[in-house]
Amino acid sequence: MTEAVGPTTPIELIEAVYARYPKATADARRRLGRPLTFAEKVLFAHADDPATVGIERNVDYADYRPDRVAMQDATAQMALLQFMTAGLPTVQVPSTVHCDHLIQARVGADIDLKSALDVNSEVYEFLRSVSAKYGIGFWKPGSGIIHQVVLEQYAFPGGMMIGTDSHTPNAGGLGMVAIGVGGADAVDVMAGWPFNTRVPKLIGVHLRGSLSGWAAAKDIILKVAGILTVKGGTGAIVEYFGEGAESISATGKATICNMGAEIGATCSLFPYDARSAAYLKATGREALADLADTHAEHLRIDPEIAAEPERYFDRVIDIDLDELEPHLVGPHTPDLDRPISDVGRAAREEGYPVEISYALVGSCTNSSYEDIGRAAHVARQAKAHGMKVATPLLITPGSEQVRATIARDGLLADLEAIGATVLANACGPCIGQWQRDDITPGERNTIVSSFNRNFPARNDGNAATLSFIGSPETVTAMALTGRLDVDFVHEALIAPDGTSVTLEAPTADELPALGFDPGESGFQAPSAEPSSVEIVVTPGSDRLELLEPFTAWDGGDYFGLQVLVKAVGKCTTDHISPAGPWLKYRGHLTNISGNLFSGANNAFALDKPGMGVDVRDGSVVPLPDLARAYKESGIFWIAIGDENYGEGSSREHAAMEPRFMNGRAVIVRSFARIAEANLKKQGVLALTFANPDDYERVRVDDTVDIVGLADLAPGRPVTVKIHHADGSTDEVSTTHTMSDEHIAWFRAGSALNVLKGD
Ligand code: MIC
Ligand code: SF4
Repeated sequence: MTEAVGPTTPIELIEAVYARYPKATADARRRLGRPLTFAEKVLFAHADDPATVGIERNVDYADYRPDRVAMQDATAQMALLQFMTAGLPTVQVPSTVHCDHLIQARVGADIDLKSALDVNSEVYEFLRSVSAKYGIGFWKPGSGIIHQVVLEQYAFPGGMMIGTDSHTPNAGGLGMVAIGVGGADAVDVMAGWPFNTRVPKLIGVHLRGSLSGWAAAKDIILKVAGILTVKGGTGAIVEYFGEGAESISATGKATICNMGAEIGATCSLFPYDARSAAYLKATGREALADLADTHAEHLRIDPEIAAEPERYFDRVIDIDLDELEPHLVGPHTPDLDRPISDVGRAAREEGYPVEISYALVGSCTNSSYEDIGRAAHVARQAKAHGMKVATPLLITPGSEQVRATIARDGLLADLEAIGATVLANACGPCIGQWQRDDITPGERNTIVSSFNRNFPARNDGNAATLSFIGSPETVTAMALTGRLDVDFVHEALIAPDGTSVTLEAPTADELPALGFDPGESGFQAPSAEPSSVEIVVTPGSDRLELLEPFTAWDGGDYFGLQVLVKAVGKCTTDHISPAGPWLKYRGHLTNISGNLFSGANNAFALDKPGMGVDVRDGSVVPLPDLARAYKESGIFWIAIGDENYGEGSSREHAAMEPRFMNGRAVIVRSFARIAEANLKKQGVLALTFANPDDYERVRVDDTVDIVGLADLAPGRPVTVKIHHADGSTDEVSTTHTMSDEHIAWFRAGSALNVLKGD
């Protein structure tokens, strides 16, 4: 890469990408012998070699060349610690770091940001200096949440990017194939290697009718999540098309793509249209809108496919937007979906606390100008009747640009007038960076948010909090009623003077009439003199630790492995390596390993999450302590997982920690995509029971052998021998998705060792 990274994607880069489309799509049509979906066009235009790239969906592995890499502060630390060990002078692909995850919400924007700058100064300084040295653009704390900043500045229709965050697909709202990855994948691309992934399956979502009334973009993805479930999108790109797409703003489309992460999708994608052009123009990218207009045929699905989607997609979902109602999902999982009109009944039947203790609007998924505008319209109606929120309402703007603009246009004032508190432009309560004093740990209570995840303990560290997700306007209306069981769409609210108030469906400008106010600029370009930049990792620091390479495979089979944990049901990355207070150790592998499996429900010790049985004396101890004790005694172990193991975040800590603590393999009923990729990158065997029922065979005091490792080959099953304490043995077959390249990583000890040539 020759040019320094700037605060936006240079038009020349985009021109060069578009110049590849005619030939790449011609190759694709010839090889596939049929018209193309939009996703296929983007993939071929970014294939390392469109003439030979793998084409068999869900089978072939393929090499792609993304246009950009984005990293957020909580994952960038580990990614950049790995990149540093590669010994390269600079990144080879335009890359940026965004400081958003480490800001804790406590009082309000200004004070919280100041205190974050203080508490995290060592980490911010590390990220700033590494960025300066290696040619990476740096977005300071307070500039906004990574995905909003990427949408505003860097995303472009028909582009491809990867990001070290599972909600990177947010940029799909502007027609970009944007894929969430672990840090090690980002390191490969920054080092100039291709991004290697399985050719995705394709799920088509046909949108008919048009969005109106209380139904918001969020309700589309909540409905899709209800249909596809948390694993229904695994290994697939979800491509939206149909006339309904044009009734959704660009930021609304981004909300839908963002939350595609919750159904396990590789990414989601909308075609380029007039709404995308309007957004590009409003965010200062007129030239890009003009350029995209001239390439529009490449930036949408071929009409033959739109006319007969069932012939070409692996699955097609039809949604009639004219009939869409507002929805609420939860608790504890984003696919437990109900229309608002049914929530009261569900709450009664399921015994959910109906009083809402907090309402939260914002996060990377729902904090656009339009989102806040619609919430503010609800607030204005309430204010006109003298109403205030019945439950505290917190607002997190997605970016400094959105914050400055909604402040200028009076939308924040509308929300504050009904009692809302505005937090910093950051992740905050979405990722457990929320100091909540109103409940005691273990207290059952209900919260509603416009965020995207609602796993137990995610927002406030309290597993007994029931978290529900809806659109910003739904959450604002619920903050007014303070109750889960009031259907604010069909029922009147009671104002303080006793009159009944029927809320009108919210409306708002999709883009600011006066243009965006950029606010305070948060971008810092890399250094012009990289050799003069010094990177400081203080020995003994408890926030940062230089990485030691993982040891290479010794050529032998694995014998006598203990079973550390057998996860029952959901085992998301928030169960494996929780965030919240642990975010502070994201750059310190030894320290963060102290949270390993601390949220997991272990079949061997189900009374309390995060506990395990020490087979040496039968004692029940916290899993992180047990893993460390095994490591110190030179005992190697495996972890057993249920369905969709590792769902959720891209954090590679959930793979590095088991590796660091002597984990040899994770054997599951099924994996979430990023979790499986991360394990493979770190040299951990990621195996899937060929017969899912074999999960039942594993007992607490088993020892396990994994044999035939010298013969590891793509597609060849791996034999696992489970020796039970009663002397019997079960031999079970497991499958894996390792390509030759992945096997090389396993042999070398990690993908990084291969990259470094170790
Ligand atoms: C999340 O929403 O879970 C996070 C925190 O943004 C993660 C990244 C991380 O754990 O740092 C994600 O989505 O990948
Ligand atoms: Fe941040 Fe939440 Fe978005 Fe993750 S989902 S990037 S924690 S706002």
